[in-house]
Amino acid sequence: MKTVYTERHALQDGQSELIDGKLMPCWERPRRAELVIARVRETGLGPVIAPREHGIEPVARVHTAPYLRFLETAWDAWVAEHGAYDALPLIWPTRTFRHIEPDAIDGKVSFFAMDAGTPIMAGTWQAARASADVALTAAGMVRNGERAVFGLCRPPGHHAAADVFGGYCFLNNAAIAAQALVDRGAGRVAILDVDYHHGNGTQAIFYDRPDVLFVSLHGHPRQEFPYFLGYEDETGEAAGEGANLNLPLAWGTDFEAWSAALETGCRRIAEWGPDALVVSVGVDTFKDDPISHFTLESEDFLRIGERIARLGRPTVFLMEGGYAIEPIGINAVNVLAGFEQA
Ligand code: Q9C
Ligand code: ZN
Repeated sequence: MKTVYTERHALQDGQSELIDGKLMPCWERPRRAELVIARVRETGLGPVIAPREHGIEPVARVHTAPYLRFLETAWDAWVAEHGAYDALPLIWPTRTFRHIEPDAIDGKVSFFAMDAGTPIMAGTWQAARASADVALTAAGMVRNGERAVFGLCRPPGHHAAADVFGGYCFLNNAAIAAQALVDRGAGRVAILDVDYHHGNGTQAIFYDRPDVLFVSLHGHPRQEFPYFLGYEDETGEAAGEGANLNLPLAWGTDFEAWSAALETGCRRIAEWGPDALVVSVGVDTFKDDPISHFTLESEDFLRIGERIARLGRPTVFLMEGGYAIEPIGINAVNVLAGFEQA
């Protein structure tokens, strides 16, 4: 399996995230991708290829123009106002407020943010664009006949909605890849999200769409971030009714229960009959993940890849979360190796 990768991910290297009431070092750090690419090379998974620049057009198929304008200009505006340290929001337009984009940069950051864990810094825009280019390049290769390609995206994407950043995500790489596949002639695309967290952004982007099926296994929103989406009664709306499947799982879920949910998700995908599959690969389901509460072991990730391979669809794997930093390479590449061995 070929891997698409660029070192430009390292341009996103935030200082701190708000977690448990404290500003702490960001879990989502460059070392994550460095360890994954090292493992790709060490195991001889396949050639490593640089992304092709795709321009803003395929990104603008998923994200709104005001949001992209904001992301591109946020750092300069923030520096002009406050100086050169990470931008984080400090208020949210919750119930009772109006949703009007303010002029002041502090207000803009708060308007577009969903959490205070996702700092905007000097390289954020470039890193997020590079990550989307990784996803688009991987999708293009699959559209051109590769059985499967690994897009080593960083920063991740699945929490980002059409005009929302957060959960360490700015541009929704999986959604951008799925939309590109549709735009290049795939009639139906399925997205399987195995990250520990619900892919709220991906769900929201395709919620009313009949051509993109979203299936997610994740920590139950009653217990887990992002808390406000990911329940099982969210089945899609309007023309998209029936094209969304959430499989929320309780804290402490082990691989036996998790893989039973994967089976349910895979059966839905098989029935759906997609022309292509996008997999949001998070490995924060791992037992030692510092911010998560499932108990998967490293070998279990091989089984995940094997099950996905049995779907027999052209497959774009895109990196999402995983914060047990040292074993992240083993865990992520095990998914791909399991797929290749099947
Ligand atoms: N107490 C991804 O895996 N903070 N994002 C959680 C836990 C946000 C994770 C705080 C976690 C976002 C792509
Ligand atoms: Zn996650």
